[in-house]
Amino acid sequence: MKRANWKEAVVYQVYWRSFKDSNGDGIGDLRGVIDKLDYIASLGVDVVWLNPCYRSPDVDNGYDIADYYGIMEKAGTMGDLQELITTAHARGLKVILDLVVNHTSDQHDWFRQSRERINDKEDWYIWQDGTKDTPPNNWRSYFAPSPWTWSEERGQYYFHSFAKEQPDLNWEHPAVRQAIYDMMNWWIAQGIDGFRMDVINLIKKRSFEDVANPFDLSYLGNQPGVHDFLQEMHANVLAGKDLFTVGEIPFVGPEDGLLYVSEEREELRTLFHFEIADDMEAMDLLRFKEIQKRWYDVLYPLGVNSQFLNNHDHTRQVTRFGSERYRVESAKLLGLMLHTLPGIPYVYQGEEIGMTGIRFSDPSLYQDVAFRNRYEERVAGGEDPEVVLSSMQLLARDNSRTPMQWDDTHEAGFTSGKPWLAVNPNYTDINVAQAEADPSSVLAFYRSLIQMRKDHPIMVYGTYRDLALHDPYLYIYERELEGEVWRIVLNVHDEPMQTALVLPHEKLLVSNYPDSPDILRPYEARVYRYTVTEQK
Ligand code: TEU
Ligand code: CA
Repeated sequence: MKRANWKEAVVYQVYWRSFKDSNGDGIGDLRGVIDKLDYIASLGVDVVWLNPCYRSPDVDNGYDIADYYGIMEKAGTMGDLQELITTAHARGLKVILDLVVNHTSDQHDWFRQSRERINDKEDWYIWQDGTKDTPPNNWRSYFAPSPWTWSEERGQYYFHSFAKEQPDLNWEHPAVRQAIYDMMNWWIAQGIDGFRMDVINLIKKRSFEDVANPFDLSYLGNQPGVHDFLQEMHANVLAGKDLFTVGEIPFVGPEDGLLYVSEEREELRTLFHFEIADDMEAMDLLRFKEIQKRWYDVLYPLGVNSQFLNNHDHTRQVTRFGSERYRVESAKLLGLMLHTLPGIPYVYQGEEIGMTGIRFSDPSLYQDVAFRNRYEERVAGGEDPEVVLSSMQLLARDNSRTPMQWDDTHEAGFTSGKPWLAVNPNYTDINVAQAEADPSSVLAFYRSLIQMRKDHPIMVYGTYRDLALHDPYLYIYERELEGEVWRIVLNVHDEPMQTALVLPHEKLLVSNYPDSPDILRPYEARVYRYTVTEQK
């Protein structure tokens, strides 16, 4: 694999509305992020991914953009964002913005004009004839029963992959594509370092015929022709610039994934696939290992993967893939795994202190539009509200959106006011101040993992091989680079386990327990190091 700086990066995701509130309105904001840049830099990360802060009616927490050139009032001002970028750069941090161009808000001027068929915007969105109450096909949207909403004004349906307030742009129209490229170039001129591209494989639509199973949403993405758009985007925007780009690509396996990120194709640098986040409710280690192996075998050396187990859409990793009972141990194990698997690690705010998910017993405490729409649809369909609630708690997106837990004071030190989404009550035990004071905290462990990546190119460039592919509890793999081998031994289980694959104590480089007996304790994670010429 060719070496390049961006491949060595660790990315820290800042969901600003839940990070730090600077003015007491209960909503995190850009000034809050600026205030905490020293903390972010202290983690050792290289890139900050900022969730969307553009002007937006905020139906889907910023993923419904009304003006790509403006800043949402809740977040702050353009001046704040510029200061954030400059201050981050001064600390050696790059800043990438969310690029949401599959859809806009229905409040965007473009959509208003398209609805009114004025200013040549008639075909900027996807309109279909039909009769009210009979949508053009049987598809589903992510966040609503149908992806089609009737516009009284225009007397037609418009298409939306997400909520009805998020109409999809018509990428077939050259003027739409040009407007997006201009906007991207404008942001690059403002000094940003790249983009996280929201559902970028959805921009190309297939023909709108009925499908056999409307609940398998894969017909929404990854359609032939999507690469023509991405190559055009590359040529018009990205070519010749050292930008960090990561595509959010649901419904994709490694063969198609490589088409997006192969170094020879000039589209994106790396991608998020969803074989874990969308398709595995809890840890299924056999499947997890199979996914890692398959992606490695296909992608490398021409493409680079991304590793994440949680983000603002997906429940915190300790709760979903680890164990709240062994919270500290499992948080460290999952962190160690993410940083030693091939691919770029993404740390979602709060992950580095082992924050956990939440279960609200009152459905009205959930703020997320996806949760609310789905909950209402199911209850209206006659299901028992309590059953609906309990079935939705584990994967609700608000699990990961509760405010960052800074200390044990009022509202976890997140705001002096009332937070927009309830703080997790465990903030009195789990918070940054506590973690800073404890040398054996998850936070200290994450810092050492991130530092290790800077010191050991093997973590980025080493080959990968699984030594125990069929073991349901132990994940044991090796990375190898230029005669050096790291053996990672993970007990992904809440019972003690034994294996002949542990190595002598003197080869131990890192561990999440203070000693290393023969037996592996619950969620024990070790890294051994040896050279190929050495006796194992
Ligand atoms: O998410 C897209 C999206 O819904 C999926 O990729 C998601 O991870 C999963 O499939 C849900 O099960 C992006 C944003 O991350 C999300 O916050 C937005 O709501 C969405 O796009 C629409 O812009
Ligand atoms: Ca605020």
